[in-house]
Amino acid sequence: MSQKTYVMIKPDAVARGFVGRIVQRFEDTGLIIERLEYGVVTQDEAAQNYREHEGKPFYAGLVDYITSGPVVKMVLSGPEAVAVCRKLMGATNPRDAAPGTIRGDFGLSVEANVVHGSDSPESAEREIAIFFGA
Ligand code: D4T
Repeated sequence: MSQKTYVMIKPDAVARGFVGRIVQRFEDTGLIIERLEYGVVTQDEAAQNYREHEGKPFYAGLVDYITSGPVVKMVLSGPEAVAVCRKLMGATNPRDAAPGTIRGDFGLSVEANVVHGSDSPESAEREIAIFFGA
């Protein structure tokens, strides 16, 4: 069954010039890129996106980081899109991420971990609404 997911190339990866290579990897999965937009995440969007982490010690740093520079926002669709993208991205902490995954190959630290991807179809719907509107 076709599914949608929200993926974001984070500021560190845009600043280091990895956009083309990362978009290529998502395209290589066969998923369809339905939306793709370059822009800056607002404080409000960051707070909505990371509300599950509010109160955690890394929350303030997370919001500061995701709003620190331009990102690339995408909506991808296709069979099992959520799981396919999570697998391609690798573990949250790049040090634990397997070689061949995006975080395994490009990630520097858990704080600057290159990409974000929705963790469920429900999160995807919520995040697409936050970043692309209803
Ligand atoms: P995102 O949401 O960015 O796709 O990452 P994950 O789904 O893989 O991981 P997450 O929600 O647990 O973490 C969100 C975000 O917070 C950063 N983070 C996480 C951090 O800076 N320190 C930490 O200890 C953890 C757990 C990295 C990703």
